[in-house]
Order: sequence, then C-alpha cells, then structure tokens
Amino acid sequence: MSPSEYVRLYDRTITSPVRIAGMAIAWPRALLLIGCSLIVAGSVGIATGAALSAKRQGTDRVAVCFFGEGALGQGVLYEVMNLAQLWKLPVIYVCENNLYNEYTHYLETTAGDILARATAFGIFHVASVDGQDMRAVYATAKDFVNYSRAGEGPCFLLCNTYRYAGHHVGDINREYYRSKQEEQQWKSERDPINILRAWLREQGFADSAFFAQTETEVRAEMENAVQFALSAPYPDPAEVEQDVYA
Ligand SMILES: Cc1ncc(C[n+]2csc(CCOP(=O)(O)OP(=O)(O)O)c2C)c(N)n1
Ligand SMILES: [Mg+2]
Repeated sequence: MSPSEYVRLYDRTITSPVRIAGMAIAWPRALLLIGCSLIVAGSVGIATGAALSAKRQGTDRVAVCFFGEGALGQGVLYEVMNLAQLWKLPVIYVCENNLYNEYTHYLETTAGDILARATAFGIFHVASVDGQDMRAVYATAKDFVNYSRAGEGPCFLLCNTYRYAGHHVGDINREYYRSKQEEQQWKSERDPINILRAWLREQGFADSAFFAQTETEVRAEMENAVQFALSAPYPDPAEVEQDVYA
C-alpha cells in the first residue's frame, strides 16, 4: 500500500467506506487486506476464517495475520490454532514481540515458551527470527507460505522486534517502564533499515548515492501524503447519521 493510499484511511470528506468505517475495518479489497481489529488478537479469528474460506473455495491463498505478544494472553488464539491445525488451514500466525504490552514488559505477563504454544497444538512449522533482519523474516516467511500453500497446515512465526515510539501518541514520558538508553540502543544498533542498508552496501548492490536519492524520494512521497490528508476538509455534520442503522 502506498503512503497516499494509506492516508485515505484518515479521509475527511472523500466519500468512501474507508472514511465511514475507519481504519480498523476498511482496508482496500483489491490488495486482499481484509481488515484489522482494535481488539487485541481479533485478527487471528478473521485470518483463520479467511484461511477456511480459501481452502473451501479451492484457491491457493494463504492468510497471514500479525499480532503483538500481548495477544498471547487471549483465549481466541488457542481456539483458532486448534481448529487451524485440525483442519490443516493455510494460515500463518505472525507474533511481533516488541517486548512491551502497552507499558508492561512481556515477561511480566507471559509464562513459559512462546513457540510451545503452537507446538502444543501440533503446529511444528514454527520459528523465532530476528525481526529486525528483513532478509531473515523474508526467508522464513517464504518457506512458511510455501508450506501452508501446499496444504500442510498452519505455521507460527515469532518476530523479535522493538517498538521505538510509545504505545499511542499520548505515551510520551516512557521512563517509568523503560529507559531512554534502551530505546536509543535499538535505534542505533538494531534498526532494520540500517541493517539492510549495510548488507546491500557490503554486497555491492547499492551505494551511498542510491540511498540518499531513495531517502529524498520517500520523504517527499510521505510529505505529500500527509499534506493530502491534512488539507482535506472535515465532513459536513449533516452526514453524522448517514449509513448508521443501529
Ligand atoms: C481484548 C482487548 N483487551 C484490552 C485491550 C486494550 N489494549 C490495547 S493494546 C493492549 C496491549 C497489547 O499489547 P501488544 O499486543 O504487545 O501491543 P503493543 O503494545 O506492542 O502495540 C491492550 C491491553 C484491547 N484493545 N483489546
Ligand atoms: Mg507488544
């Protein structure tokens, strides 16, 4: 999805189901993004349903869902992993462990081993990867998609990562649950873009001029998208009850 497409999720007056429904559910269908959920772990049920549908319709689609490690405490994850394995559904559960459930370190909320949660259901195509290493994530994800697409059933991918910013815009002073030094260390030593950049440079695939040009182009594209969103007028208050049925 391009930045301009993404900011349409914040549309003000552009008439579309996107503005009316909001970013939680109205994702572009053409991209086969079928929605996200503001309910922690909500996406795992949606994705497992999509995988069931893909299988029953005889397509080769594979459903992939992403959730934070906070979702490991939600019962629905275990209900769907059970069914997905029983019915050999093409679904990949991707847990992004960024160390914090909102403001709580995951070790204060998560007992035992994370991958063992999937193997308990007989899901043995599991892996824990460095989520900051794009190439590692890509290689494992590709293998998992092929496996699920071949009808072998679900997979579970644990990506170990970090959240640079706060849990939400108001989460500004984070010192009471993690140090500035920790944040700085992840940014300076473990940044995924820097890691990939270093590899591309080492391999001779790209040089500094290429990176500088790409950065300028991406910044301009982002800036245009933000301006587009900010300059859209607010909707007419008369529309407030439009498409509201209950
Ligand atoms: C079922 C449910 N319970 C509680 C919340 C409130 N809530 C929003 S995010 C969150 C923590 C989620 O942790 P994680 O998945 O690690 O997300 P992160 O903080 O890393 O973005 C909670 C408890 C919610 N949205 N849904
Ligand atoms: Mg988290």
